[in-house]
Amino acid sequence: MEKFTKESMKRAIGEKLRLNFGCTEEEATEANMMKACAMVLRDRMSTQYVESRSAVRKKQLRRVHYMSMEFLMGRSLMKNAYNLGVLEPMKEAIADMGFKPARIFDMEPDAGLGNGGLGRLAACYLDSLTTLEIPARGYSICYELGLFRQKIVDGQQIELPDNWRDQSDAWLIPKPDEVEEVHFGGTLREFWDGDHLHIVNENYTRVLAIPCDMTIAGYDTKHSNSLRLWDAKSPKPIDMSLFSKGEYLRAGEEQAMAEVIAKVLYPEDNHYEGKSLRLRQQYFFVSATVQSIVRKHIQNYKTVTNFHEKNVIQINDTHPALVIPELMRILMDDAGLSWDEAWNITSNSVAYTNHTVLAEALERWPQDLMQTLLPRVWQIICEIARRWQAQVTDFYHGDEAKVRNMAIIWDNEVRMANLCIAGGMAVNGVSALHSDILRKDVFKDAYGMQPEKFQNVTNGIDHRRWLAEINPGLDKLIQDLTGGKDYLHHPGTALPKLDKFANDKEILLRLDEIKRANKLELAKFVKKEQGFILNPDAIFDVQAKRLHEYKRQLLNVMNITYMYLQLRDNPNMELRPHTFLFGAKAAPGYAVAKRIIRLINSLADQINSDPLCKDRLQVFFLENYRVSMAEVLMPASEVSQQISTAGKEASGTGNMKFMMNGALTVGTLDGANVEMHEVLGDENMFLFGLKTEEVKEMRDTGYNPYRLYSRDGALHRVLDQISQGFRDGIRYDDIVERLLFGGGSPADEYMLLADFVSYADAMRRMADTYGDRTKWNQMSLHNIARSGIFAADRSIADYADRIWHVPYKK
Ligand code: 26Q
Repeated sequence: MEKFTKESMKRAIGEKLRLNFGCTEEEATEANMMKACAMVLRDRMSTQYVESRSAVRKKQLRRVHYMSMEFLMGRSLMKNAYNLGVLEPMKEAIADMGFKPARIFDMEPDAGLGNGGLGRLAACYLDSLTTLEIPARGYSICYELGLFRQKIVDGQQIELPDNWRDQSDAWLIPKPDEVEEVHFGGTLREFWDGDHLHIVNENYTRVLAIPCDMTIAGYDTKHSNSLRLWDAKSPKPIDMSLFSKGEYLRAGEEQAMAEVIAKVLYPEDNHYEGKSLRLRQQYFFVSATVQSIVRKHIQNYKTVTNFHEKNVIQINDTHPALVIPELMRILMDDAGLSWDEAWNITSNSVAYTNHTVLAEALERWPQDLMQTLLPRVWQIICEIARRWQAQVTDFYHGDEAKVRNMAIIWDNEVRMANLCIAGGMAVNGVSALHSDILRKDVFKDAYGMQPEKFQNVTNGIDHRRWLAEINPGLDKLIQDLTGGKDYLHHPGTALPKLDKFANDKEILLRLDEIKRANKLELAKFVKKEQGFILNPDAIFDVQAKRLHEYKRQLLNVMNITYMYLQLRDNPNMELRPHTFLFGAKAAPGYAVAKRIIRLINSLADQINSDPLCKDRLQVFFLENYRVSMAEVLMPASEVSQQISTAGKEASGTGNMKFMMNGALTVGTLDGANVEMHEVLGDENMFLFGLKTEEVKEMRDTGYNPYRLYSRDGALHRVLDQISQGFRDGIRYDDIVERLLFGGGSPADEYMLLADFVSYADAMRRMADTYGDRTKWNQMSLHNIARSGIFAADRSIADYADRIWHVPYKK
């Protein structure tokens, strides 16, 4: 295939405009232009994909199937152009045709098929899987509505539907020929045929699963993979003739069920709710996926007996855990294998990644729901549970506490994590600390029985998107200093070369200028989107992530309030200009999180309108934080707030994006911050707060936040201020009471008061350091230089080596 030049690109885009929109480039709208560009790239990627697939088939390579309820892909146009190496000719072609490239890229909506970290991780991993030339496919649901759009009205979050598909259809290729049928409900009938017991499910409700595939281009490779998104369709339109056969109701049921399944992504992050629709979504996508994998396997190998040698299924948290009983069902009921044969294949095919230790996020499904909705799957789960329990009882000599703890079915609930541990070949955490907590605490008993199953794979990010593509200034500097584009393939060895420029005045100045330019870009963006003027001379201090009590946005608010009170006491105090930025969506049903958003906005209103704060303090809430906003935010950030209670954040991945773009971290020793600290040392980040062990210790020995409040004057004033609220007259005593007394949950469950003094101190150290520009830029350079281990290529290489046992491009 010829590489695109500006001229050939113009011809290709022009042709798409004529054929698909019946217009010339003069007549085309910006939306037409965006879609035409997408179609040009899609054709190129389709051709590559067809070739990759036949190569994989010939070589009979083991394939990786990455199953996730979420893929937070963001935008694809610039990304695909970048990976295909045609970004420059495409920009030139767009400009030559009379459009502004940036405006065309801006027309594309985000594919927001995810909540946060877990979903974005899946998207980053698709990029690395493809770049490392691993035969792989992602699987999820083609939600009609992605994560809600957030509006802030009178300081409060309002949720609006996210209709992303109309503008993104260029990337989706429907494959109606590869439809699968998924069955719900009904009854079971058993009969013997010789010595073989058959179990058939009858009178079920059917839903059709139609694949919509998105092709994934790797960076600098011809290899391509795909993301398969299942759309739900009713098997038949309502047909009056069924009425006479008594099937009218069923036909109506099928249509209703189909329409609702792929309607909307659940907006809860790190929180489980036992909703029947969510379970239907999970089984729908699991069943369609397993059927499709098995079907393709049989096409290629004419047998299922070598399934586990040629396939590995990685599940992104427990959300696709039904893959275990479903694969068992298909191997036994459809392929005719015995239990033992099916179990051997299944338990050597599936690997499980855990992403959270929060108890409220662990999936436990009510038995009745499972039984009614999935009668055959339920039967199989019961048998898995029975055998597992026997094995546990035997190993632990009947220790009741351990048997209870490791049970798959208990108290009329199915515990999905235990199902995954029993049925999977590997269990991994997502940072060294988190994997340690899994082994020593959350899954301690299972680890005692099968230590070899437990692994760590520290998360990583797509550094081509999160550095090269979004921060061209920094990309250029890195290329100049490390010898070209090698770092795009080998960040772990190339980026450390930056370290030796730490005393080079000129380089530090360049780094400073790059950051300054990116801050101005962000200021322009915020002005355009929300009409607010950021002070580019201030420290850009950012906390952007989902709103959760454990992530402690409230601790940040407390410290800002503290700074403000000091300024009020002493208007002449020296205060480095400081701009605090928040970006956060709250789950619509998470009332406390929504209150905290409102508090941030009340505080922002107070500070931004007080003349005392002019040119010194700003607080601003960025509406509708999403992937495409993060792409403007990361390059412009100077301070990264990673301040979760130690032991609660499994890894964090935003922390890595900030670091790679040269921001300095103020953080606790939590998640991947621990590994950041290992490579950076105390001198290149601002650590504070209790460690995981200390948090536990303090909880166990009786933590009393009220005592801290009474004894510490600063804390007292800050909380009283928050309680009475700010100039908009809204009081926040509910939030303060929750900290001091709890109510339903323990008082100050996430120990903000215990860490407050230490945090305020770290923030002062940070601001002081900011005054020393040389020092700051040196630290920033070290952060970039040592961020290579957080590239997703490294994570995927770890999965390939330790869990999947598949080869990859080095
Ligand atoms: C489960 C059942 C029903 C409804 C919703 C859910 C659900 C949905 C999303 C439960 C959890 C999630 C998301 C979890 C998540 O994003 N975890 C984050 O994963 C990142 C990638 O590993 C880590 O970096 C973060 O630390 C972790 O919080």
